[in-house]
Amino acid sequence: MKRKKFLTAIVWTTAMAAHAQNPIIQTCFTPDPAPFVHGDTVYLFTDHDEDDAQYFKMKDWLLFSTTDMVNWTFRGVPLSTETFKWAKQGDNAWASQAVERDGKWYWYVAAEDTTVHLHGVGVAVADRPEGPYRDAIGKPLVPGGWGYIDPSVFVDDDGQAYLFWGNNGLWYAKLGRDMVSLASDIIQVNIEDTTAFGPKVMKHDYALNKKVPKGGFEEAPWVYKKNGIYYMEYAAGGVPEHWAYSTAENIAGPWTYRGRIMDEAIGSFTIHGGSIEFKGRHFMFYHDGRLPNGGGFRRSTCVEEFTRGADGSIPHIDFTKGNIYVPVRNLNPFARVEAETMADSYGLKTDRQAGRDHWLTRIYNGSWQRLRAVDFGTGAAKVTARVRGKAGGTIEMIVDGKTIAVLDVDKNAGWHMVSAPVEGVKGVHDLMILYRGGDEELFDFDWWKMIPYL
Ligand code: FUB
Repeated sequence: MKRKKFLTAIVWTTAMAAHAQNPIIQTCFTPDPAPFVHGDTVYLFTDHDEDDAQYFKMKDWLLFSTTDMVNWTFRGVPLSTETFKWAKQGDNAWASQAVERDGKWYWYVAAEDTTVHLHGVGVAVADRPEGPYRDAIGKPLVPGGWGYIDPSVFVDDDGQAYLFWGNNGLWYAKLGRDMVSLASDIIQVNIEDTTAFGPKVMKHDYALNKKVPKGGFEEAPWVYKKNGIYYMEYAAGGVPEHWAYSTAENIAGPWTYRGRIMDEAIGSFTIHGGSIEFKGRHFMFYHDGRLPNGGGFRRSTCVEEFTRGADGSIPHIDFTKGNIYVPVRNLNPFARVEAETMADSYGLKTDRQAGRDHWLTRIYNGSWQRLRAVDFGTGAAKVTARVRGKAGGTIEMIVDGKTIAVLDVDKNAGWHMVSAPVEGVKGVHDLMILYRGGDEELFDFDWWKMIPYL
């Protein structure tokens, strides 16, 4: 037991040192993050770079959620190119953004319009954030055109909704009250205006193999309003891109360039994201290539907390390894915790399906996950978990280097509950869950819950 505890402590310390919180999702690649605040929850809609992508290899869109900004729950793959019959199948599922309005969820995506073989914007609708979604109109909302990617949806105070989009060009249109029709002509914004989108810089263009002036706005508009001012954050400066913003007093402009927010992303030539305000705090989302095996076509969502100036301005934000901001709230382990909830992890995958039921899979000896700020209160008597045995193994729960519970999962057992006593933990701690067993895949893991003393 002494040797086991020693090993546990080593694994814990190494894990803490080697893996920080950014990127925030480690089970798959999650480019083009589009967060949406809905009451006490932040929903994170992302694209999906395939694990073996050598170029853009994207076929579906993912959903995650959090209530504390540190522990993220996988909510499935609610949308794929299959939802849009007019779109190229199994490819070119590019950046998206979703909003809730009057109880319906509208998810705007860039997908390839097969009639012109260029990206256009589609819209899917659902009654819940996790779907099921259906193509709202059975055709592109914005038919394919050069640069017609990266939709950003924004609903103004007066109820008028707008859709912005664009790469190497910037366009917008009013949305109808139904959110699934255009209610105006498509208007092009002049991105050559350096007052609006910042100075040009000389950058090497790989296609032309020479330096050319690269402008302010590149792609990925992220439009919102705060204290009566319209904000547009966007990828800027050609590739590699940095993140910048402009403001306007009118949605139709003129826009005024306000500066660079983030430098070029680490390990990725694109940087796509957007900021939110949640519980009075400000968080900037973006993607980079930092995850192991990550890169320009295998990108992952990251988050930085920042403070706005009194005038609403956005400061320059440095990239961190994450794990530096205080969770918005503690996690309650006495209510069902989905196994696919974690702050960081190693060697784990989630299922890849739509719907409400999801689980952790591809669990091997040495895989682990960490949850932050778990509030054990006055202590737990036992822990119970829903699992499905494959080769079988153990789920070890560790707090501050000490094992507090070990759950055994039998070989080849269908979905069933297991439980184990919990030893000596009270108050708020990070929780590490370490998986042990033989060389084969151990089991699938659905959810767990602590049981209080009676
Ligand atoms: O993910 C595909 C494309 O890369 C997005 O649409 C752009 O914003 C860039 O991130």
